[in-house]
Parts: sequence; C-alpha cells; structure tokens
Amino acid sequence: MNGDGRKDLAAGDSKGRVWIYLDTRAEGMPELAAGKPLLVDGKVLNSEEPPAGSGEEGEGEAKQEGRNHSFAVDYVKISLADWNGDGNGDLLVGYADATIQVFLNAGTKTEPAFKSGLSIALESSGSMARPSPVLFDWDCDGRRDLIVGTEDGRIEFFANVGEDKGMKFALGVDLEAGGLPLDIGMRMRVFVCDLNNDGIADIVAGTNYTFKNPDLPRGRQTRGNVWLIKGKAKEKAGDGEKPGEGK
Ligand SMILES: [Ca+2]
Ligand SMILES: [Ca+2]
Ligand SMILES: [Ca+2]
Repeated sequence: MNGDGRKDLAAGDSKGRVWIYLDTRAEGMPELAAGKPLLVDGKVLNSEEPPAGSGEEGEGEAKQEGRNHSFAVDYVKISLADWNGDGNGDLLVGYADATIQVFLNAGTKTEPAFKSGLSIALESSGSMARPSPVLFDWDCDGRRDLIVGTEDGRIEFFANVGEDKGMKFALGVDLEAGGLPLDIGMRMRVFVCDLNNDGIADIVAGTNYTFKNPDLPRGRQTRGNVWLIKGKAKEKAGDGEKPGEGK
C-alpha cells in the first residue's frame, strides 16, 4: 500500500471499513503495524468518521467498535486491482446489497488517495448478496474478467466483453468443477492465483459453513473450510479439491 516493496495486509470488517496493516519489518517475518482505516475522499470508508489520526485517541483497533452500523455495508469483501490500468492499485468492494463498487486510487504509489466508489454494472445468474470480487483474466483473452464468490456458495464468472481498461461484463456464469456447479458453503471469499505452479490459474476459496450436508444437523456442519479449486485447462475450472480444513 505504501510502495516500500513489502506486502501489506488489507481486510474488510463487519461494519464496512477496510483496515490497512503495513508490514514494517526490517528483515525476516512480516511485522504488521496497528491497523488504520482506509480513507475515501478524506473519510473512513462507509462511515462518517473523521480520518484516523486526526487528533482523536484510539486510532487502530480501538476504533473498530461502534458507529453507523447498517446492513448495507455489513461484512464488506474486498480485493485490490488496478482497475483502470494507470499503475495505481484500486479497491474493489462487495456489499451486502449485491453491489460491487470500485474505488479508484488517484494518489501515488507511496500515498494512495481513494475516490468515491463507482458501481460495476453486472447481470448475475443468481443471488449476488455479499459478493467477493476478484479481477482476473480467467478465459485468457487478454481482458481481465470478474470472478465473484457468492454468499450461497457459488463462484460466478463475468466475462469481460469490453476492453481491458474499459470493462463491460457478460451475463454471469456459474463455474463448475468436475462437471457440476460449485456449491462449497456460505460467506465465501475468493482469491485467484496459480497455487500449484502448473501455469494454470486456480481458485482458493474460504467458506464459513454449509447447511447442505443432509447427514449433519444444523450447528454441526463443516465450518471454516479453505478450498482449492484447481484449474485443469485455460478455458475452464477443474476438479474441486478440498486439501484441508481450518480457519
Ligand atoms: Ca488504477
Ligand atoms: Ca478475459
Ligand atoms: Ca494451477
């Protein structure tokens, strides 16, 4: 986030804020500084709070409690990507009301300055409440697409049929694994990368729980899973694989 060559941590919280934890290590393992809320147009994202560090006590963890809680901005799901291709990383935020907004970064590599959000026009094939958005060229046509993990356990692929820097998305299509639609649990977060280093993109998805296993009573369903969905070919997702469970 501050262009010092060390990867920092960004996390959305249950009240719509995004917290930035800078890696301050000199060497060795990451050492994260206390979190600071991300600002948009000078205000804490999704609140009317004054900027952190503006003279009030309690910057960081202590300020995560409290104000302006509303369903619309509950539990934001975020990712960072250079949406407009200007070299600055921008912020994608998925909201409870099924919208995804992009906050363009008009600052510099060392001092980000995020502007008001723009809604991304999408036509979904199902419920898009609490979407987890990732920008990635999934079909390898040179234009970045939108991959969205959904609250109800699907992963939707929105092909970019516009330009790489002027995106227009086709109707969302549910990704499949092993010939079946993915159905891997609620409160999903997705991340796309080549985890097994075979040159084909994979998806790592974290889910909270599922009520869809009929053999288990509610409350005893699997929780806290991390899924690896391995890509088999450039054009499609591959077999789902569940390498382990955890938080
Ligand atoms: Ca940008
Ligand atoms: Ca594409
Ligand atoms: Ca791979």
